[in-house]
Amino acid sequence: MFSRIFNKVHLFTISIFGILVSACSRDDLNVRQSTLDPKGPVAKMQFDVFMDTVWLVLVLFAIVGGLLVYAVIRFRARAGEDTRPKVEEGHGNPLVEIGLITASIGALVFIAIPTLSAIWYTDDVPAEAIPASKLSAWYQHLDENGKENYPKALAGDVLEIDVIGKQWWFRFEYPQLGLTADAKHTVPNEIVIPRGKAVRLNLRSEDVIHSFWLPKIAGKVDLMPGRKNKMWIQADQVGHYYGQCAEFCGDSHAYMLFRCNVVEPEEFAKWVKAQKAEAAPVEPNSKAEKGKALFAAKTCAMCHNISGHFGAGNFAPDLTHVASRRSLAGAWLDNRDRKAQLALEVQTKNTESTTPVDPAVLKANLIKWIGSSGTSHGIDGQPTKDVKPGNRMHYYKMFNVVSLNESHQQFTAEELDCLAEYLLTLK
Ligand code: HEC
Ligand SMILES: [Cu+2]
Repeated sequence: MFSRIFNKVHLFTISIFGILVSACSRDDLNVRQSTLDPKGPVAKMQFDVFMDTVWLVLVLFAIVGGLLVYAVIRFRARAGEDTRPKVEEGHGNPLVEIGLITASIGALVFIAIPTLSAIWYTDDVPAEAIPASKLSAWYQHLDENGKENYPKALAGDVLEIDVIGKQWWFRFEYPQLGLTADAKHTVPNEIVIPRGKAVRLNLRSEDVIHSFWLPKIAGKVDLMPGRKNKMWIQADQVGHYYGQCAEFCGDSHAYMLFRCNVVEPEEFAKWVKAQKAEAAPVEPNSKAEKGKALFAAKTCAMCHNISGHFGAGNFAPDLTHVASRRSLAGAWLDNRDRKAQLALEVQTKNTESTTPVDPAVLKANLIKWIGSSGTSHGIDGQPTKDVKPGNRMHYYKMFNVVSLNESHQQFTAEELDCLAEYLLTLK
């Protein structure tokens, strides 16, 4: 009876252990945020410190475990044996004690050396990662029309990006390149960086504490209100990377994700140019035109900036290029075709390979998001479920005052369709 229960317990433990170990597999394509698959020097450094510690701890485990097993077997009580201690209790063995203390100090030093050097290395862009020529060729790509003086702006050696945490999404600004809140060009949810270039991130928060974590590239560093933190990143392979907020920050923390597009430097220059373009005029008498009018009528324009159409602050994500991003709402909603994307990841054996935005999926996401988010009554007055619980979308949620009038935020299916059609034009 006892042994049967014992066996079941064993079987259970072993299978749980098996499941846990399988989660460590490096080949698992579902692991988009694996710290065990570093794709840049900072993540590699952090991975190396982790492995140094793992090996040391494994050796200690083997020694201590081995001694324990030896003692249990060698000194076990045999049947009929007198189990009282045979030797008088002593006061320890100085040689063993000093030996153990020395070994412990040795182990700590063994871990401290790589740990401290990693802390120094990851603190700020190391000199060797800064381009030899400050005005290296790739920056000059940006100065095509001769109007904007990028080289002067980039006298600070490396590309700097401001990362701002909000409940519950990330905003990115590129002060050297004119992508800032003042210039009405900010980048929500998806940070874009050139491959192989060191980038300094200046981290801050506009509300509570968040944390920037991009497992395959670097992390984590907190975004603190009233304090500036910094870190640096570099990615050595192009691709679409996955990150998330790593510090509990309220209701929707678990839905506060972000993406990082690592592109070739030439692509990066093109992207910067595209970000600075204003929204194109909408076609007259189209659904999009109706949607644009609704955008003003339904108070959307109060919170969202759309350069060229509506000017607003940065309480909410800038929507000027919303249709060009592969994700929505703190990257919680994915705008790609799910099946095609997973097939591509399997085929390329690379979770960073990516399919483009699928307009049909994007449209469905927009309707789902606008129609339900923060409203207690969505399409045709039917109660809906929040896509992101507690999110600050829609004005009565701005300060989380639910008692404010909600009835303004009811949409007919047609209104949602027009709003989505309008936003789809914002490439
Ligand atoms: C009170 C301010 C406010 C109003 C009004 C508002 N929004 Fe938002 N909106 C937000 C915030 C905040 C977010 C980010 C939510 C999140 O991800 O947690 C957001 C997110 C979005 C997104 C996703 C953007 C992205 O890139 O992730 C879209 C699209 C959007 N809103 C459209 C609209 C439309 C259309 C309306 C009008 C019907 C509207 N919003 C009204 C605050 C507002
Ligand atoms: Cu957060």
